[in-house]
Amino acid sequence: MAALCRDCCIPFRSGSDCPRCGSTRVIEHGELFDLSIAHVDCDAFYASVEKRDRPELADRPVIVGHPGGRGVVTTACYVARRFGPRSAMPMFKALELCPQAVVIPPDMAKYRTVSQEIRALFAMVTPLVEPLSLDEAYLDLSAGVRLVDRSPAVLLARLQRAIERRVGITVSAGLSYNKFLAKMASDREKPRGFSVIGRAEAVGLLAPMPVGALFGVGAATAQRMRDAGIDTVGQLQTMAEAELVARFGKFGRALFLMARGEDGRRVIPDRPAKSVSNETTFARDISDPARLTAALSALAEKVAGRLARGKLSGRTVVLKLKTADFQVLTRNHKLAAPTARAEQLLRVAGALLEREADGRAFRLIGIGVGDLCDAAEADPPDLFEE
Ligand code: TTP
Ligand code: MG
Repeated sequence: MAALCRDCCIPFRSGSDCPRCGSTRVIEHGELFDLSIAHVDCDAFYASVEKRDRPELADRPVIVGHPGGRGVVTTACYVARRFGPRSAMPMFKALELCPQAVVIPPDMAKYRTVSQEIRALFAMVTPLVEPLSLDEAYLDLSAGVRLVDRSPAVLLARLQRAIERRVGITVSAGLSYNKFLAKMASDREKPRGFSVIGRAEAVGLLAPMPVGALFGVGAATAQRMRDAGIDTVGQLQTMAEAELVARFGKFGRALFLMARGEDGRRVIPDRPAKSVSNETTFARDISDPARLTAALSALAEKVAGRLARGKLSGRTVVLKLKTADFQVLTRNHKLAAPTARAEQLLRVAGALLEREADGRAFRLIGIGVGDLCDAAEADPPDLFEE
């Protein structure tokens, strides 16, 4: 069977140890050299960066987050996770579970720099890199795309090693034949994992999984499915495409394909959307500030939803108005920190609206967010809140 040493990154034909360096960190997989879509995700990203910079903390439980008050955990390192702390857990609770943890406030500028260093290494191997956030990306390592004439598995192992040596943190990698399964693979052996999902095993591997494991199936959809008696991906595999479409609409087709391990999405390099906005034209012109605010509120929800789907946040909030006589007004406000939250968007745009809604009638209202950045940078907890 095809095998690869993760330490010296050479391919060879099966065997439990590396014939060259004797390492036991060997991957064996029948399709190892036939798969070319990769997903890389940093292990306990913020915490790993902090540990890199303070090696004396290597074996200590480290939590990144604002200490005290109503702060939450942004990252718990793998040592801390053994005691229970997790991302998004209230800090007081995390410290109840792991009182010996070292708490470090986040340093987003530093994590952005590290992220850029990692992306620079990716760029040496392929131009088709699609970052999903600061700490994860898809890579297309197909022949004809990749910049180095080595098999994708070898390139991925080398990248993993290069990130460890040059950047100083560990990442987990997934290798498969599409994005959905590559991402699933990278999550299977964290931390410092290298996991492969081939065509031969995909259907069987997916079958026992809960429906929530499928891309795009959130808590609400999963509940709807369970209510309909569908708990596992295996059950979806037995259903006809027409039946899934009848039950779940357009998404039914995606479900049908994904349950079989199929995903046609391409790896699309960094698309820098410039702004995200939504607007609405009224059936009749509106001058009532309360009704304008209500319209704005619905639009803010939509914009926040789109930001969330794109894992984006933005720093500049834009209010757009069109008067009854077709004059377009735009008003901007730049925030101290990016946001992805509907309430925050509405609060800022609402304040801009207050100045304009002076009795004039408007035929259109819109809200937008510019200066887009990564969702991970959004809405840092207020340093001064108690
Ligand atoms: P993740 O990749 O979800 O988590 P992780 O890298 O900390 O851990 P692992 O991948 O090994 O499971 O998120 C990447 C970073 O994004 C994380 O280090 C901190 C930030 N983040 C938050 O700020 N809040 C959150 O709720 C989550 C999940 C992540
Ligand atoms: Mg991660």
